[in-house]
Amino acid sequence: MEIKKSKKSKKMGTATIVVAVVVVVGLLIGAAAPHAGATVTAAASVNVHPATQVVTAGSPFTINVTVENIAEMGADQVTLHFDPNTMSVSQVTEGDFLKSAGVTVGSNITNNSEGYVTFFYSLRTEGATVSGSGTLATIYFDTSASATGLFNLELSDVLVATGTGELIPVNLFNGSVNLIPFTVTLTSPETGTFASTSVNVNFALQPEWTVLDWAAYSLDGGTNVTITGNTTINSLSPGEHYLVVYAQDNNGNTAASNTVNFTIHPADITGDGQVNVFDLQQLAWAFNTQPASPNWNDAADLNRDEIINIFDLQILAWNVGNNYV
Ligand SMILES: [Ca+2]
Repeated sequence: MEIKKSKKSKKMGTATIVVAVVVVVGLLIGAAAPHAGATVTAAASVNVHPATQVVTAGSPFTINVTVENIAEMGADQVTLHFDPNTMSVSQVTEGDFLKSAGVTVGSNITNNSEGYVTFFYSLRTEGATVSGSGTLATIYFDTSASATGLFNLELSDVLVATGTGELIPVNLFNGSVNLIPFTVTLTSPETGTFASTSVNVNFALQPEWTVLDWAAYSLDGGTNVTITGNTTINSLSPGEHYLVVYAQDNNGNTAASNTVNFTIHPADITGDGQVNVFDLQQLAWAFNTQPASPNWNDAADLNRDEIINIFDLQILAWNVGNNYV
């Protein structure tokens, strides 16, 4: 409204119009200020990217130190602090942002005992600059397998210069890394007593995205049997057993599962310690069924092949008269 009026009023002086525009802009900024994210122009910043990530303890990870919304940058210097008891820097490489304007000179200083890395790069040609957003450096970390938790990656002593050697103010955005342990958990068999002479060996991995290089189970403390995933152990002897699964991920981290103790009472479908006609009845009622069937009886699948048929009947026949009590 005021601007339209001032356009119509040819008598209004230039100074008055400038003042009016300044007042209107001032009001707009004042009105916008309390609303987060409503900034008129984005401020220049130096950032740890990604701001946070989840990493298996013992595995390497990388972060980029990025710059955003920078105008006419000619050089940068950044120090990044980390927990030296948990992680160490293996390599620092310059990003492609500053280089995009020509040859750069610079290097980095890594101090893994005190837990910091400093890098510094400058365009070779005085007056050469880059503007916009990009990566200043990529930092490669190794981590300790025994350390887990959330660890800060903190920027300090950040200097960003123009092409003529003046300081450019920037906001700093730190990052963190969440180190979680590599674990293997046996989900089958569960602790208990089973009529089956086979058990399904099922295990779950954390983190879920873990890629295994190797896995094996050990039954009753015996030799490791290499497996490629969930499996079945057949022809178990009557009595008590225990089972552990070992695994190694593609970063060389190893883990042992919980130990599961279980007991095999072959063909004792009813669970009363005896193998007799009552077990035969259970098997007969579920005969020729599969798990989706309403008559399915999981305990009667004596060989764990998900069908109840003569092979289960055979196991029962071989064990009739057994008394496990
Ligand atoms: Ca079966």
